[in-house]
Amino acid sequence: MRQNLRVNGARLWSRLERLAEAGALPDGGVNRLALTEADRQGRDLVVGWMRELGLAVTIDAIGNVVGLRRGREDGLPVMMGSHIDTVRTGGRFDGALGVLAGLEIVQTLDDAGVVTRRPLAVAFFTNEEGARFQPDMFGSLVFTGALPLEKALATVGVDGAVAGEELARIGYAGEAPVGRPNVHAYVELHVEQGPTLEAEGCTIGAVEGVQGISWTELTLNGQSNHAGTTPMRMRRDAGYVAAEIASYVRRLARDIGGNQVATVGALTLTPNLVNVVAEKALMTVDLRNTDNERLMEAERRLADFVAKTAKAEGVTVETRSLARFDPVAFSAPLVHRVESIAREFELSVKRLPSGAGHDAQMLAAVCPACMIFVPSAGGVSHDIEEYTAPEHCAAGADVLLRLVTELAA
Ligand code: HGY
Ligand code: MN
Ligand code: MN
Repeated sequence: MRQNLRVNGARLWSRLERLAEAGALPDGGVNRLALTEADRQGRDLVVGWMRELGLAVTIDAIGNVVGLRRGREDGLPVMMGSHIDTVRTGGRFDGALGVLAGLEIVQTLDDAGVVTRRPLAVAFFTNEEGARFQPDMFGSLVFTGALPLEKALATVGVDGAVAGEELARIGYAGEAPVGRPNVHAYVELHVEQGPTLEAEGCTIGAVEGVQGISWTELTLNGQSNHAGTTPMRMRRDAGYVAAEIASYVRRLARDIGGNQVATVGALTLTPNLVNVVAEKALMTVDLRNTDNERLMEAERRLADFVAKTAKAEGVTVETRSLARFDPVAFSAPLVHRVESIAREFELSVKRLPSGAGHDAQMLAAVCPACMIFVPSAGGVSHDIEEYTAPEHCAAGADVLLRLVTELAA
């Protein structure tokens, strides 16, 4: 295997720019929510590139797309991949980098006339973000058999749309079967989306695993009433209970400690009017921790606080779990190899857990999997300011190139 192979960073960067045009926001961000018209545009662009590169493209029943590059021998492919859907106010690197680096590696090997022994695959999974349809990573969950296809297709999104109908509407309800993954190993390049690598001056992150995730939707039902005439003792104010919960989760993260994080990201009041006591609040709570015991403690304390606070206000609560994934550890030999390849390339490298969820955490259940991180400027992501320098994108892709060609040798 040619040891000095490196990707063409400029070509990778220009694909990142091209893909960012699908769902481009006026101020530089990207809105490519899963199964929307923008997602279709992005999918068509990436599938077009796959076909230009001579990959055999398959689309499965939940819309996951896999481009296969033949090896000298048949057998299970070494897969690179990530996702191309984004949150509504997303950036151009989250997900896209891992998919486009895979295409860049295919083209680099083609240019060098290199055919690996095992086949290579480049994949993007449907709805990794979970911003429109929950849970997140539902494409890779179905791909690995961890979520029944019918359940995913029947999922109703935050906008009332049905996942299966949207998938058919954008033309990506494929034929390939799901749930029987044929993958030798899976490596995902991704931007860190946090501040650690930049703060420590590291170019490469050897990701040891992904923290546990717990998403809960709370529907608080109180009573509408006049903001001026209703004495405070008579109120059943869903807005007040929601606000108490939102401030409680910040205290909860501090009290649980460790890597605990807690977020109220969505909160809608009804009727949401200045002079009406809110009869209803619909909100989400996102709890995460690398330690599952602490995460379960955080879930217990939240449930107790919600029940107590709502009862005291005469408000009823409906709770719905939107996602719950235990922490995942990646394959130790692969994590070690990411670290040693970075060192061979004289790139600064650090081991760290992933704060964000990723498709790799689902693939880890069915094959050896790992992730390579590159720095996020200012640790910012899920925001239009998301940025990773071109040289960091190329460095991450070089490490990915070496690792997958070793695994496919
Ligand atoms: O929420 C997450 O961590 C991922 O971006 N879906
Ligand atoms: Mn992502
Ligand atoms: Mn994301």
